[in-house]
Amino acid sequence: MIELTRVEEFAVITLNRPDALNALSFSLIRDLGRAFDEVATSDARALIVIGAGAKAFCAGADIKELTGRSLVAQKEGAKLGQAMFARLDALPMPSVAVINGYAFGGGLELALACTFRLASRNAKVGLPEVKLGLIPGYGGTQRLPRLIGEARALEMILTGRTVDADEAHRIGLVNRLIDADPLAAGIAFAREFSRYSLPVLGFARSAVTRALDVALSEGLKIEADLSTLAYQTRDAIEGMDAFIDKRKPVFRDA
Ligand code: DAK
Repeated sequence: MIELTRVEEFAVITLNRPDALNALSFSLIRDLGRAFDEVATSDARALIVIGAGAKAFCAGADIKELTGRSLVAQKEGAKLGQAMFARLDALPMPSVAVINGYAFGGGLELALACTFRLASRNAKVGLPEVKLGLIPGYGGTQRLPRLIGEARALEMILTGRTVDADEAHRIGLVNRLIDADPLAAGIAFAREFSRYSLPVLGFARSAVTRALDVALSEGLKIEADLSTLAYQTRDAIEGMDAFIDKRKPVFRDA
């Protein structure tokens, strides 16, 4: 139900359940976790996550699996989804969700756990859980307000409304809108950062992520520490030397 492939220097995970609009069954979520682990230990420069078929990135949790479950099983399910998406969030390389159609509920939460989101012009996104008498359980209530602010997140979560691609772009929910072939567009986007030093990109991601969790004074200390760590890499020496020598740097992730 998922495919992990390699396109040049990039790992590509394709949610491949188009008959159910790539809905996230629990077994698909477990498969995703295994794929994230495999990507984490690979030499891929970035991960692209995309949905199979022309209609959907992912239509959310598999609603047919969600009925008639005990509270204990439901809580375990939430923890499973959160833990799998946390692995995605913590990958050593940046990740790009290519939202090539619908991204609802857990599908949008999957995209929110990626470093970046691109959307095709026909994309439609939302957290419609309230319409089912539910609320998001795979990180949506936590990641969405960090990305688009409390007021907008509350509006999306409490109304469950569908947001089109233009609005998603305008409010910062997606980084860019894409016109070309979605996978090619994801790869072209990843190329914009893929030749930089992975550990250095990791320090930057970590600093920015933590900015949203701590007071400014604490965040500035984190930035001082992480920017000093970046300075200690051989890649920093290479980057500055290359500038002075007027040549292109060759980073070695060290
Ligand atoms: N789950 C299962 N099957 C789905 C599905 C889903 N989320 N979405 C679509 N499908 C299936 C449809 O049942 C249909 O299958 P057949 O009837 O042909 O067998 C097939 O995919 C095509 O769908 P449609 O015929 O509906 O296609 P349309 O183009 O007409 O409509 C749509 C597309 C995306 C507007 C519509 O399919 C739709 O509204 N889908 C549901 C969207 C949604 O509500 N997603 C779930 C959000 S809730 C948790 C807590 C919360 C959650 C999870 C866990 N824990 C505490 C553990 C909540 C998570 C959510 O994601």
